[in-house]
Amino acid sequence: MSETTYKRIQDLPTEHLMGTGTPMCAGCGGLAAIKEIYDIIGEKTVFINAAGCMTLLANYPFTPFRGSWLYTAMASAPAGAQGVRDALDILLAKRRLSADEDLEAVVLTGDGSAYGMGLSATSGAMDRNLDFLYVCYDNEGYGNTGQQASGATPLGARTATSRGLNGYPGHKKDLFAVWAAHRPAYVATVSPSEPLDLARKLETARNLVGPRLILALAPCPTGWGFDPKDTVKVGRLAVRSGVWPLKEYRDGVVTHSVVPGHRLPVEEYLRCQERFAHLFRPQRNEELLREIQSGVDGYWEGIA
Ligand SMILES: Cc1ncc(C[n+]2csc(CCOP(=O)(O)OP(=O)(O)O)c2C)c(N)n1
Ligand code: SF4
Ligand SMILES: [Mg+2]
Repeated sequence: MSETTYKRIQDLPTEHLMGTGTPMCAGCGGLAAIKEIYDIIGEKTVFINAAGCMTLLANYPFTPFRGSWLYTAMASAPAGAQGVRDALDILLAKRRLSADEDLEAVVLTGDGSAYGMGLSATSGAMDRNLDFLYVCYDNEGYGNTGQQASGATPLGARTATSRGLNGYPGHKKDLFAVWAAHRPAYVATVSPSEPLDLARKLETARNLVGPRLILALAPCPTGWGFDPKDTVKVGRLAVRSGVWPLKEYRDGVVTHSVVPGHRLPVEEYLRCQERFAHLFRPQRNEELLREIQSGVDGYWEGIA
């Protein structure tokens, strides 16, 4: 994507990017992740989907989901999952549903809900040990409304609400750690660019009972500013530079499923995205580049 096209998208008034008339973007990494996940968990599911880009998948009366789908407000998807799980359990207890007909409650939200607006409902669901799978596609911003900053936005990224010279001044929240602190059944990070790793973690998650999170990196050509053909490349760079660690939590233990032997410089990941262009042009922002790199180095030194 050219710089001009990216600027044009960033400068669009919000209403141009909202609403059910908005098509999914070409090269959407979130959609790639959902497709890989759906291929594994299949149609014996009820998706409880909070407002966000993926809501646009279901455009009444059309939907690519072969199972059930329920739309909720941004803060409420785990509460919706509780209602769905309870209803299924009541039907099972009354023998109006056989064990074969049971369905999996799957919350599907973006980072805006998962890291922010829906976090309280998520925490409550974990406290109640709700049996549900949470799938979060993390495009590091409120993508559907024009990529405003969210709790998942990384340091230095330019967003619709962080347009200054240094981009977003905050740090990406560690949602993996927030979940793990609740001692749920399972937490894993995945990337659609690493499908085998993703498939193994999904198989693990679907065979467990209790709260389970699959946190998928979702390279977003529109919000991050890269050519849609480069989605897989951007996803791989995130893993190989160490920016997006692939890991899982189970029984109180965190393990990394991929440890990049020779980590690529983070710059290689940042350079291919217009949201970080101001770190390189008109001149290099050495201080911020160093801070971003040392944050990643510190993470990996901490787990060595
Ligand atoms: C309480 C509330 N505030 C704002 C909105 C408008 N809104 C709809 S989708 C969206 C962005 C959601 O971001 P995220 O969860 O990251 O999903 P993405 O759009 O990135 O797929 C927003 C702000 C809303 N639906 N509800
Ligand atoms: S804005 Fe990003 S996450 Fe949303 S549909 Fe487009 S590419 Fe996908
Ligand atoms: Mg988002």
